[in-house]
Amino acid sequence: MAEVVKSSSRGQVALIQVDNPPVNALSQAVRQGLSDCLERALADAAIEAIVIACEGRTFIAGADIREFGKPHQPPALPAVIDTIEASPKPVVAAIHGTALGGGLEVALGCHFRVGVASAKCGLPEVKLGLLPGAGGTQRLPRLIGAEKALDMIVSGEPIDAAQAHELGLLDAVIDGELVDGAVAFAQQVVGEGRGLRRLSQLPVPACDPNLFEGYRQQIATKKRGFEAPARCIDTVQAAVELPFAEGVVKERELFEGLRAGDQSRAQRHVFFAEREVAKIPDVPKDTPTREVASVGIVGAGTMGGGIAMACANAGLQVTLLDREMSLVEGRLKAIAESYQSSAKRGRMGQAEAEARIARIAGADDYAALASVDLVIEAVFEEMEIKKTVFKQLDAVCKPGAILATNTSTLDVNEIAAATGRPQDVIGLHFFSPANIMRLLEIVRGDHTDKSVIATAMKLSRTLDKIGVLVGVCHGFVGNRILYPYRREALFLVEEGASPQQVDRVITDFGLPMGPFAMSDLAGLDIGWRVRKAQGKPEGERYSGTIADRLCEAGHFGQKTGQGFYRYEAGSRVPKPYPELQSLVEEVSRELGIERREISDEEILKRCIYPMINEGYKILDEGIALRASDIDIVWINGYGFPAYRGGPMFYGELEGLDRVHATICEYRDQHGALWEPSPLLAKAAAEAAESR
Ligand code: 3H9
Repeated sequence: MAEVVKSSSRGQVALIQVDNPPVNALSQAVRQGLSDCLERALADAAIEAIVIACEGRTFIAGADIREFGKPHQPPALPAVIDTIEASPKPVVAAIHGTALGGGLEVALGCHFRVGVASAKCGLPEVKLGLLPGAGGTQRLPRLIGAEKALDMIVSGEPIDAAQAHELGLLDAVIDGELVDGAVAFAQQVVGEGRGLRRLSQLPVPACDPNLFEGYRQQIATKKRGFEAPARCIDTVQAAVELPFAEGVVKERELFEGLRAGDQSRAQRHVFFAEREVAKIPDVPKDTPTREVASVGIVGAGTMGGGIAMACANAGLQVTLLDREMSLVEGRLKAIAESYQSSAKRGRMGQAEAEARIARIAGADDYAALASVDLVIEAVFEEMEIKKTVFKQLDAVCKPGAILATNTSTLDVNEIAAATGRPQDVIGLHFFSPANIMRLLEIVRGDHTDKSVIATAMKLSRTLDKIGVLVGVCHGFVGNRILYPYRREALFLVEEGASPQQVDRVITDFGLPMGPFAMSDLAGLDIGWRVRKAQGKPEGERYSGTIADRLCEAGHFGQKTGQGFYRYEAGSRVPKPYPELQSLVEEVSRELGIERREISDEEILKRCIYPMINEGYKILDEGIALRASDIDIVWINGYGFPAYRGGPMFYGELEGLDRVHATICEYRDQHGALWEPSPLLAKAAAEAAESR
């Protein structure tokens, strides 16, 4: 096995180097290697100081997250760090890349820290549903004060070398070769006879006694539902209130509690799922991509405008096109105002705002798209209109240009067939507002070229989005799962629940909005139009009755001030109103449904379990590559709480055999809409066997 920690010497300085690609995570072998190398350096009388550095692209990026679900193997990281700190010979951490989590904790155990100007330091454990568990919550406040330590530990955001230096987290920023600089620093420490700085022995600088309460209030809404941020605050408070030895005991206890809990399991799943999503078996990493520097956008509506901003934010040149110049100009004005307001609020500099505005030009003639590298169509969601647009694009665009549709439901293959180049056509389904939402569903058609897929995946990263490759079906992954969720929410109201009860159960579960507040926000007229076009399904329960009645009365949700809720002028706060209750009761009577009390538990299962079932159908049909991709879609596109891991992971947490059994019961009560997916049945049998 390759040696993951190596030691050598530079004169009287021992150099210990971790070499565990890709990110030098602290696996058992690394912990053991560090411990052994330290022991040797301490025993060697010729050695006067020690430098800990890393090979490869980064300093230690933390504990090895893959080990967290497995039985622990010694040596434990806190023990290794205690040995470093206790060393009578000065130990210097030499940081490049990112010193994260357990990596920064190793550095905090050293007596001194130096780093290159591009280095970053952070404690991102909170993003994995954890807290720093190797002394970080106790040592960092002693070094930089409780307030700054709280900022770093509760947000999980890294700071750069300049900030770290200013705070005293880095003792020096090294110009030139890092290891040479660190060795010289260590020699200087020895030469000057500088005392060793053991952070555990320092007092925490005095801080505002109200600091912790203020912080707790801040996170109550910002981090609603997440357990780890509050525990992070508890540990930093412990650093202020308890001696170091007791503080680390508390830290360990809270860390272990989080590590063993469902939230951290879910967030660790999301960490790996986000990285997995980029891997497409038949489109390997080295697939050639096409250059995308300029983008044409057809359709200057809200969606087209948001996509234009997303592209301009990433430095791409944009041409925004619509039939009439007045429409384009109106949108360009709105975009300019949005950038100006961001500059005024300090979110970006004035020059940056102006540069982004200047990147977006307007046009009303397709000839303006003749030389662009990529076109994204964002016109009205109707097949005939889309086909007309694609015919025009086919006629004017240069060979090799990528032609993308932002359709959220329509058949990408049919759109592609309107052109003579289906290999260049792909779906790029943005989520509204497109300049903010992180998700991009990338829809692969039957003939889409692999280079087009690879380019779209790369584009998602350029736009700072997370691209998920999906196949063609009605609604792709995200909206297809939304349908049964909304359907059951509507049935529940017909059967006796109120929209506010359903919405409360769903927001308590962790979504930012319930299905009814969400429908009001999106506009009820869109679904109404689709239902009218499709007609009522035969032999199947129809879920649209209440929504149809509202629309027939001109109530389309927020935009008309009334829908499932009522909205006061200029307000987005949903208020229940008595007439809706009467309407709902009338519909139940007409449908012959006897209204009943419905428990919160039933509401949750009726809304979430059909999402899991639909997810398995999607997997079975090959529309998504893997279950975790579905989780990524719902977390990033619809606000499914990351601490539940996405709908598919939540199904596993619930126990797939139990989920399946409940779905079968609902099928017996409510009919074929609840027919379980055969793939779910198979997964359920496996889950039952392993129980
Ligand atoms: C911790 O430290 C707890 C301690 O307080 C207490 C312990 C007692 N472990 O992201 P990338 C893999 S908690 C295992 O694509 P980048 C990753 O899955 C930890 N694997 O690269 C991927 O694998 P693959 C606190 C890890 O350059 C590959 O490395 N630390 C780990 O875009 C490349 O990753 C963190 O939370 C890990 N810790 O970004 C830091 N990290 O190639 C988490 C990465 O098979 N890591 N992998 O898909 C990161 O934030 C980013 O990976 C980093 C590099 C910024 C380092």
